[in-house]
Formats: sequence, structure tokens, C-alpha cells
Amino acid sequence: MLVTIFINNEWHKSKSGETFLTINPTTGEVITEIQKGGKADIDAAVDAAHDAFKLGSPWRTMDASERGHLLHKIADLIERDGSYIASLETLDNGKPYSEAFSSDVQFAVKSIRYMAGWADKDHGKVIPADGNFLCYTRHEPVGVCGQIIPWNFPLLMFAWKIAPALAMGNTVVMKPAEQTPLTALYISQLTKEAGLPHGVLNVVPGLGDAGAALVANDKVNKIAFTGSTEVGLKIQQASGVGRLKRTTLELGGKSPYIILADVDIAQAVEAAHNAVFYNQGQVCVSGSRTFIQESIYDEFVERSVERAKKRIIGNPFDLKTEHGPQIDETQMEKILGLIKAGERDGAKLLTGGKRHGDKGYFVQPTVFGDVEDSHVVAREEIFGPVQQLMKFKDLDEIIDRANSTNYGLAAAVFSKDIDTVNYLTQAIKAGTLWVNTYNAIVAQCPFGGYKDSGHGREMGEYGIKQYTEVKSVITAVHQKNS
Ligand code: TXE
Repeated sequence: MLVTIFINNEWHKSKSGETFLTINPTTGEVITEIQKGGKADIDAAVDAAHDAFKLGSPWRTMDASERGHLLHKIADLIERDGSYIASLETLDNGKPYSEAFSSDVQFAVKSIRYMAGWADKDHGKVIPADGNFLCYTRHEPVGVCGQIIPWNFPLLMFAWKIAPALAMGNTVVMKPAEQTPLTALYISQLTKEAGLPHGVLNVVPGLGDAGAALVANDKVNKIAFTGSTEVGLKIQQASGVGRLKRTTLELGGKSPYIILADVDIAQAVEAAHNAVFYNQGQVCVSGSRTFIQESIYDEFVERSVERAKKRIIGNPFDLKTEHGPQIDETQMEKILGLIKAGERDGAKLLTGGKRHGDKGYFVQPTVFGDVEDSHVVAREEIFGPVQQLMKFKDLDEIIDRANSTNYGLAAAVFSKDIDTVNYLTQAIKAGTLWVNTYNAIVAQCPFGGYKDSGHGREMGEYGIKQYTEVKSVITAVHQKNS
């Protein structure tokens, strides 16, 4: 049994003595037993973060450039141990090792380095205020940040959350997803090795109740959450009980992927395939409503089915594998249930639709044709390898249909016609809009949602702003002479 609660740079057992199991989704077998953090452990972690944030503490008095330097050291250590970390991620999450190593680990490093650069560059302004005053602003850390992350990109979400918080001088209590605690725990140890002062980053693995205890704790100043819209709504409400906590929420999506008739069909089919099947479809920005202009629809459908049938599914440690298992049995059953609902609604099942094998939680790459907006598979976030192919005629029709969802996380437009592209990019409600590309998520660009996909932005300069308070300092100038 691992001692897995990280508070004040030390490892602890859960106060209740309880544990939970983390499972390898490729086999369904137990990887190890993890300490189950509950309210008492969360409260202890928050106390540690609160103490580390006190005025005059080593963290509060550290030069901003030194905070940046520490983040670079953490990135160096993740690079040093990159293949081990990628292996842990594949073991715990099931994603292909080739992607865990070349994408998740590298992008986590880039994201941390990007935020490290901001540590001593985000500063206030001197403002020409009316009257005999000197007015300037200070950008100050918000305080103790509770961060709750999901299982689809465990390492990357950990990096995305801690990097801006630490760069801006906050302290953190992190609650990783119960399905995938391993990489968060490993990186915690690396932050200690890098020299992060005690109490600045605390990590408490546990279930949803541990997340809820974090949101309820009065010493927490801000909550950053990535996960389902359902839990996001609860967090938003709980963050306003008694106190007003700042929140950033990155929630679900049902992103429209619009393909105009003028595209190179082969390229568009490949891009649409990757947009929905990447990471076994467990991506919040998954291009899960593929709209195709009617004159190319039949050919597009035929090629999409061919491509899905060729997707290489199997052991995620095999470097040829494109497609691993879903995260757990619950998610696998949810996906299979939605596929059945799609068939019941009258969508045409063109390939896949079933569990793959009888070990682990694999779902066959699945393609539905003739999907209508009213079908369940066109409305609900499936979070699995299920592509919805839908036909449209003209631009105004597709704008209405693309926007007719409560989600607004991402969208894509594929066309060679600049006027068409501009017409659509202005009209579609989404936090990220890709043109002739997909899943291009980069550290410098903000990421987040419209509508029920959340609020606030992560990454980029906008992401930094979510981790500071702005203080106006207005000083009387008694002898103004210019
Ligand atoms: O998410 P949850 P689940 C979507 C996707 C998926 C569905 C359910 O559609 O099928 O959500 O997945 C913690 N207070 N996304 O059940 O429950 C939980 O312990 C505080 C989209 O895994 O939202 C975990 O750490 N925290 C998504 C985290 O919230 C609570 C990624 C996410 O779990 C809590 C994942 C509570 N009351 C799923 N209840 C995306 N946006 O990328 C749970 N948690």
C-alpha cells in the first residue's frame, strides 16, 4: 500500500485509515492501493497551504523570478523522468504510450515553462488618475487555490492547474481524479526535489467527497475545476455558500466540426477522424458533431467508415497502437448505452458499436451516419469513440445548428474560402474555434468555454489573470508639479 497524501512536502496516510484502488483499464486489474483522502485530510492540506501563504513566509517573500526558476526546475525534472511518467500515465489511464510520451509529457513541460516565464512579468500599471493622486495597481496572488482535475489528461491537467497558480505566488491543494492519481503523486515528489517550500503544493487523492470538502473549506480562496458540467454546476453553487470563492470551470462540450464542400476530402476525413477518436474520444473538445455539406456527404461518410475500421486498437504500450481502453467500466457502459440510444433514435450504425474483447474497457471505434440534431448522440457528451456524421446545406442553417446546444467549448471550420471562414468564425459560439485544423491546443493561447462549458480561461496571458487579484493603490500627492 502506498502512503499517498502529500502535505507540507511529506507523505501521509489518510486520517480515516481508508484506501481505494486504482485500476489498469487495459486489463481491469488492480495497480495499487491509494490513501483515500477525506474532509480531515483536505482540511489539513488547506491549513498547510494557508500557513505557506502567510505574510512574510518563504513563499510570499520569494523573488518572483525565483518562483519562475522553481517552475523551470520542475519542468526539467519532468523531462528527466519523461519516459517513466509516460509509462505511469499509460498504466493508470490506458492512453497509448506513444501519445503519453510525445504529447502529454512534452505539452505538460511546455505549459509549465510558459507559465514560469510569466512569474516576474505580470505586473500592474501606473494610472493617470484625476486629482492629486498617484494610482498604481498591484497584481497579488488570490491565496489558497483548490484545484480539482479529471482523469482524461491527468498529467497535463495537473500541469495546467499548478503552473499559473504557482507562477503568480498562490498556494495549492490539488485533488486528482480517483481513476488516475499516479502521475500527480509522482510529480508531487518532483516538486519537493525541485525545492518548492513546504505547504505550497499539497496533493490529496480521493473521491468526489474530497473535492466537495475542498470547495466547502472557508480558507480556500479560489476553486479551479475541470470535469463534468453536472459537477461544475454544483461547484459553482457551493463556491457561493457563506463566502464568495473565485471559480474557473472547464466543463463538457459537444463541439461542431463543420466541413464545407470545397475541402480536400482525404485531409478533412483524417482530421475529423482524429478530432473525435483521439484519446479514445475522452476529450472535452472532441469534434463530436461532424457536419458535412451535402454535395460531399456520401463520399465523406464512406471514407470515414473505412478510416475508423483501420484504427489500430489494443495494448497501449505497443507503439503501433492508436486506440486504448476507456478509463473504467462506468465510462464504457455509459458509452455503450448511448450507442444503443443512437440506434433507437434511428441513427445509422455504420461500424463498431460494441465492446472490443472481454478484458479491460475497450470500445470499438464507432461511426453513426444520418444523425439528426434531435438524436441523443447529437445532444449528449458521449466522451467515447463515437463519430456522428450529419448533413447540412447552407451557412445560415449550419450556424443555427452548430449553436443549438448549451455547450460552447470548441468548434472547427474546414474550408478554403476565406469569406465563408470569416462568416462562420464570427457567428459560432465557442471558446476555441479552429480553422482547417483541430485539437491544436497550445500553451500561449487561452482555452475555455462559452455557455455551460464553463467560464474563465486557462493558459496564455488570460490564464494568468485567473490567479491574481488587482489592488488599486491610490496615494495623495500633496505637491503635484507635473
Ligand atoms: O466526472 P466528474 P466523471 C465528463 C464526461 C464524462 C462525465 C463523467 O462526459 O463522461 O463527465 O465523468 C471530482 N465536488 N467529463 O464522473 O464527476 C472527481 O473526484 C467536487 C468531461 O469522472 O466531473 C474528479 O476529480 N469535486 C471532462 C473530478 O471532479 C467532485 C473530464 C471530475 O469528475 C465532485 C472528465 C463534487 N461534488 C469528465 N464530484 C472535461 N471537461 O474534460 C466529483 N468530483
